Amino acid sequence: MSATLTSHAVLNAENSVINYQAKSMEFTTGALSGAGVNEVTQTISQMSGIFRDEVALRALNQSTVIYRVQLLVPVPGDTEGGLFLGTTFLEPGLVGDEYFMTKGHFHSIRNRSEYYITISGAGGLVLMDENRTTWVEPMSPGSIHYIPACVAHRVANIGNSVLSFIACWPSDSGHDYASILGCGFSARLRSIHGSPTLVSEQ
Ligand code: S6P
Ligand code: ZN
Repeated sequence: MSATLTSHAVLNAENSVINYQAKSMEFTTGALSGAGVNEVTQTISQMSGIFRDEVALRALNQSTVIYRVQLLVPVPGDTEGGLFLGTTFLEPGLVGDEYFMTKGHFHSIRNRSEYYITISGAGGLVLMDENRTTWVEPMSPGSIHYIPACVAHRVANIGNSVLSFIACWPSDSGHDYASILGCGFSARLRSIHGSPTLVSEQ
């Protein structure tokens, strides 16, 4: 008896179908679908303490979604040796002169690195090492970004359309948001005379 390999079936050596939960990515947007895909959203109301202009932040519609992340989390978060995959969809917009951006984080286990791959839109990947040296890498469709160990990372949307990117990182990395909420990055990506400019904090 033979079985057919389809997108929803995996065959073992005896050529019989074994249990498989299909997952897939839509390449033009990075959208994930299938078994086990979770989604988290971040609204303006959840971004307090992130942007420099809190007055401008409070003036925006607090229920507006600024970004959402689709996640594939096949193992528990403290599993050594596993991998997580996620697609982030970051809306265009400004808070004052600062581009809509992700909160940003170090990994809780500092030596855990990560890949980002841009799918659509235009962005800036803001990176900061533990000496608080900050730099930015341009993101455009197809660009690949290796985020080294011990480097905080955040993404700003500098375009007029949704910026989407794929991330892949070790499952036991964890996220340290508190360090960023406490001390921030040492520079911010701001629209100065209409151009994205990395501006040092005073
Ligand atoms: C996880 C990875 C991304 C971010 C996502 C949202 O390590 O870097 O999936 O979680 O882009 O950013 P943030 O800073 O709110 O977690
Ligand atoms: Zn990360």
